[in-house]
Amino acid sequence: MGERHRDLLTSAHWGTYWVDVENGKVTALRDFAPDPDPSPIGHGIVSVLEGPTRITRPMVRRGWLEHGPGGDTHKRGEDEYVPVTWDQMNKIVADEITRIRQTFGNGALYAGSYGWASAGRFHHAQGQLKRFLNLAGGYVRSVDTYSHAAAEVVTPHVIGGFDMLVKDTTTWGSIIEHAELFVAFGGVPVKNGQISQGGTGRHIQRGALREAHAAGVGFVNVSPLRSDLLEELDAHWIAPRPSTDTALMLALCHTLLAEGLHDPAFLSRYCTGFDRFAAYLTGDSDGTPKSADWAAPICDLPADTIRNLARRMARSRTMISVSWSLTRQDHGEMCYWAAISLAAMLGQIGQPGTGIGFGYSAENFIGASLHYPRFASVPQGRNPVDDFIPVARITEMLENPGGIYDYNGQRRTFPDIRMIWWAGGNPFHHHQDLNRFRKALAKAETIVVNDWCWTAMARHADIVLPCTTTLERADIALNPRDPVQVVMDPVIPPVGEARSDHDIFRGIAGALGFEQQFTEGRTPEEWMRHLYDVSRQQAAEKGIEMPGWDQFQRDGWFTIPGPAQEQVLLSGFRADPQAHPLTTPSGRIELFSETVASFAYDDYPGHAAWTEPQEWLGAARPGQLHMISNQPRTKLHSQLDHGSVSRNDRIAGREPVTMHPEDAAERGLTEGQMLRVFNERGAFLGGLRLSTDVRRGVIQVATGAWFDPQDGTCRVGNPNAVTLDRGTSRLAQGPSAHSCLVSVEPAPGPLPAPRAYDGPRIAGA
Ligand SMILES: Nc1nc2c(c(=O)[nH]1)N[C@H]1C(S)=C(S)[C@@H](COP(=O)(O)OP(=O)(O)OC[C@H]3O[C@@H](n4cnc5c(=O)[nH]c(N)nc54)[C@H](O)[C@@H]3O)O[C@H]1N2
Ligand SMILES: Nc1nc2c(c(=O)[nH]1)N[C@H]1C(S)=C(S)[C@@H](COP(=O)(O)OP(=O)(O)OC[C@H]3O[C@@H](n4cnc5c(=O)[nH]c(N)nc54)[C@H](O)[C@@H]3O)O[C@H]1N2
Ligand SMILES: [Mo]
Repeated sequence: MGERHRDLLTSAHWGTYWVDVENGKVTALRDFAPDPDPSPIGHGIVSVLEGPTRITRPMVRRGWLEHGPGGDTHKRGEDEYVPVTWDQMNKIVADEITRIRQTFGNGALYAGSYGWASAGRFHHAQGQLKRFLNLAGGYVRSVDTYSHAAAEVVTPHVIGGFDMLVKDTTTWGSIIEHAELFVAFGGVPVKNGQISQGGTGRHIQRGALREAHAAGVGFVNVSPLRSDLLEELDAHWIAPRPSTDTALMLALCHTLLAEGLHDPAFLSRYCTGFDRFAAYLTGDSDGTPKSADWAAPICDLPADTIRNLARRMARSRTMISVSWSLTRQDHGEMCYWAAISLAAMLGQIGQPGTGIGFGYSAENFIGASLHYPRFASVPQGRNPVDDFIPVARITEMLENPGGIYDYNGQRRTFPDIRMIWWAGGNPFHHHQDLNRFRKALAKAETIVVNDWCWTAMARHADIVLPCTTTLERADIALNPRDPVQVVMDPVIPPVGEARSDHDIFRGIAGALGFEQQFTEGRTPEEWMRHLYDVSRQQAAEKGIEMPGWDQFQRDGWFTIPGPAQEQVLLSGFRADPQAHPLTTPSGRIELFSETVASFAYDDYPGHAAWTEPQEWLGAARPGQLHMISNQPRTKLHSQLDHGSVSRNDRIAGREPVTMHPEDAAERGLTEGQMLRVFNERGAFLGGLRLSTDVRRGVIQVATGAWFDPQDGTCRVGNPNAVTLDRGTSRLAQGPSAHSCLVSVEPAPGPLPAPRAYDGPRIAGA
């Protein structure tokens, strides 16, 4: 690249950083000055590039090596690992793929490989894995996400595809200019705005909230946590019982209808099925009016609070913001359907600054003014296997091969999986009821994991393929969801024998005889240039100018300014519903869906409706609390949990458990005390943090602690040790992590030391 006259740069889902290097070691990451609100998360990586959590050599689990596939699977998580050379490893993996294909077929290989991996256009772990496996005969994939599966399945029936709803979201500028009231279900916690998938160089969420407040927008935070909205926004905090938002929204709808505050003109021009929904609201269809008085005891809110909120929403220019967390609960589909129905009754959809938005709470880019240029990715090819599972049904799939289940109107059969491959994700982070998952995993004969650090998933693998971090390879963070495009410099050499995922697959492809097809004869640098040039060409077609490759490398970054005009969700539809119909069957907002009704699910009558969750405070046994396991402030999921930023936020090495002081007093618990949080599924240890910012009856535990089980108890504090693994419903089969009851008691001492960050036993080490 020639001599560099600029500082080294890197990009991550949590931001852009300058990197300081001395003698081949990273000494610091520095905040990217042009970013108005940089995130501290990135600094956590410096301490863990090397050390016991780093995987430095290809390794095979001893039980698998000695007894073959399926050997000693009960030892996964505790077994010793045996280092091998890359040449040996390539042959081992190639032979195992061949065995699986010949014995069972590619339909026995599961490689959904869900997860966030790293920023970088070329070294995208899943993209590389899937390209490789498609050339090797294919794999069973997964559909939908852990983030918002319920929305992905329900919104196409009701208002249109979820991708469209996120990309076309009304921008902050429009809200600042036009909204009077911003009602945030699940808040807009700025901890989440640190993240933008694919990288960001401009954090705007906090600034946008402040500007809206300064412009006079009133905020309502509907959430079990007051801290889900910045204190300085002076929000009205309404804290219903968790997992009761659907009942609350139905009661808001009922109030609008009962008091004539709804918009019949909007409902008749832009919606179908309001009569059916209205009959449910009034109780004509089932005998129960969904009034504020009906919802009050369900939500544990005064009925007047509900009625007043409905009136305030009707008389204001109102934006309804729905957090993705509302989908990650029992019947999470219904929260979204109810929210859309509520927005439709207010009649403000498609007008500047008002209506409805999904995910302002979730990521930095949502609500940003962007062109969303179409950037090129590594082509994955065609998967010859067309089988899939809804992503969060993995445990059931392993427990129940051949089992029948429902999904979005289909009756499907679980495949019989023998081999599992993960690159760029951590199911021991993202999945629920991890003790059950761990047992189910023992059924797989072979588990392969690419990762750079010894997460619980890597420690349950039979075959461990050590990959580089982003700091050890060149890449480009071209991200359509951010204005800032960044060169990712290779700042240090690969640690140990680590290889990029691309090089790992290239090696195995060589052993299987299709290296040429995998690389198409390009080096990684040639691939990046190719992806960049295609992206630049496609951007130019949209009138977006990007510098040439050499200048990009020289400068290190550039900005693509957003469109001059603010974006308004569904403004085209509002202006002319005939010319711009929705992608629903009727082309309109379906408050009643014939399609969903035709599935004949007893809990899905074809419109938004309330069904009691399996676990919620309304069904709690004495002493039980509702646990919210939300996104962590100090990291992204489990990434960098082992790093300094995350571990400095622990209480005696355990994850903080936030509880209302009165709930603590009732249990005789005091600040800083070690706790055992448990239910019939498992337990974890945590440290008590008291706060009046959490609703009574609720505890909050961030996700992300590396799963560290000892007899079913996680020693560090991973909340998925106790969450419920149940599909949101037969419709979407999404994860329902947020609906979970637990008990809390003082942890019995002496406490076992955490082992999550020790790494496994390694032969010869
Ligand atoms: N209880 C509860 N559980 C939840 C949630 C919740 O709200 N509550 N939220 C859910 C949500 S929304 C999500 S999206 C999921 C997230 O779940 P995941 O996306 O699976 O979590 P991550 O920790 O981001 O996992 C990424 C993994 O990729 C590895 N990695 C990073 N870079 C590379 C690379 O270049 N190559 C390879 N091979 N590996 C790499 C990291 O080390 C890490 O192990 O969790 C879900 N789980
Ligand atoms: N720092 C950081 N930011 C992240 C992530 C991360 O790991 N770390 N993960 C990213 C990812 S993958 C995703 S999908 C998004 C997720 O974005 P969200 O889904 O918005 O994130 P959460 O923090 O899980 O939930 C937001 C808030 O919803 C509230 N909540 C939970 N249950 C209920 C309920 O029943 N009713 C109401 N009204 N409120 C409820 C919780 O108090 C929680 O703080 O975040 C992204 N941002
Ligand atoms: Mo997510």
